[in-house]
Amino acid sequence: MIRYFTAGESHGKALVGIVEGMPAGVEISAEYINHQLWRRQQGYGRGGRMQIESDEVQILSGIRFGKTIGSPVALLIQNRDWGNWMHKMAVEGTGTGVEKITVPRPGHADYAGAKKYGFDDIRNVIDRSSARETAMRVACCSMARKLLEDCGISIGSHVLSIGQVCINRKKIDRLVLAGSKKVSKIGEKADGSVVRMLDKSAEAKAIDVIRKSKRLGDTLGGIFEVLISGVPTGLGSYVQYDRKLDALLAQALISIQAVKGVEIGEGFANAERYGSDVHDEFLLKNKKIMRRTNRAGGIEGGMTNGETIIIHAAMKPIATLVKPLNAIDLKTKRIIKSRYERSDVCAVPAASVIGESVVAPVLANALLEKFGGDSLREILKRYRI
Ligand code: EPS
Repeated sequence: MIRYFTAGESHGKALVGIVEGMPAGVEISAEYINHQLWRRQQGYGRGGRMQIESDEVQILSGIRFGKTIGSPVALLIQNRDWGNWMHKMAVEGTGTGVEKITVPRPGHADYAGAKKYGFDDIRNVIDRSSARETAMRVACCSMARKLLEDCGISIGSHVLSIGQVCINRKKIDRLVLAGSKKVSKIGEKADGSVVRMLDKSAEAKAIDVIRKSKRLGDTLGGIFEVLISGVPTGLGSYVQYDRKLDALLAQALISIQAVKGVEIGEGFANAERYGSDVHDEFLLKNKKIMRRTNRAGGIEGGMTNGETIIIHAAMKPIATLVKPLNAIDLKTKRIIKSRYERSDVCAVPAASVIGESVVAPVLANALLEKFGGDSLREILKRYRI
């Protein structure tokens, strides 16, 4: 099974990651991973940090002559901003003269994190809870993504809404259906939009609303859609709660910083409809069992049903605001205005790419569980595509 871990502070020297359990024989290059890192760095509404960073991975182990060898893969991404933080984030020394952060930002990990670990300096929390960590997650997950690609499974994503600006779903649904064989094409199309929206009129409105939010010193969230196509029927299981694929996918997505809601298929809208308007009827086309609709989002009973997997994730507005909210100084116990720390206005487009990434190990593990194999050749032999 594929597992991965990340380490690294946002303003520390580097991010590191270890990916364990990759089958042998999967072709991976730094260029492949870097392309995913580049996609994550795009998006209108990012802050000054993205001008500093230009993420590139160094592959330290586990790959020989361009292919995985079954050994753990170690990855490293340098933080260019480290040059500006060496003193504040030094590994050694006592921290004398470094200002302590004592005012937690409402909505961030700051307060609970400082209480949990007993810190008198919230910087320790800020730097690890930061979404900077997702750069390494994307790098690690690219390995599983490549394995899935080699098995004919494709992942894509796009943004459905930013603040109150929504794309025209009807237009996009047709596009999703038309491209449902290889949804990475939808993701590539979304790469062409600074807000990852496939609807030009919504794109312009979203850019406007982000601009307005910046002017107001405020932030914006939104909803993105992750699609997975080419999935065989019967991945996951109904027999135990922790083997249900929808539960595992939801966990992966909700672990992305600021993601607060996950929906499989038309989950919330289905709750308002009659059953007969929800469940996807069967049909037979050229002796192939198919569905008339895909409101279930490709998963029934915790298992893939052969249709494209459709997942929606809601990201709350980023908690670091220029416009101050009431906060408390943990040192003086006085209510004061929250402090501002450089951040983004909107990171929904980036989260959409991160969403594509984090589902990859979940799917790859479900595939490995069913078909097994220590090498790509072995997997492909068992899983005829
Ligand atoms: C983040 C705050 C900002 C973002 C960062 C996530 O960083 P900084 O505090 O250095 O300005 O830019 O995202 C990244 C660095 C990244 O690579 O995505 C936060 O608080 O979560």
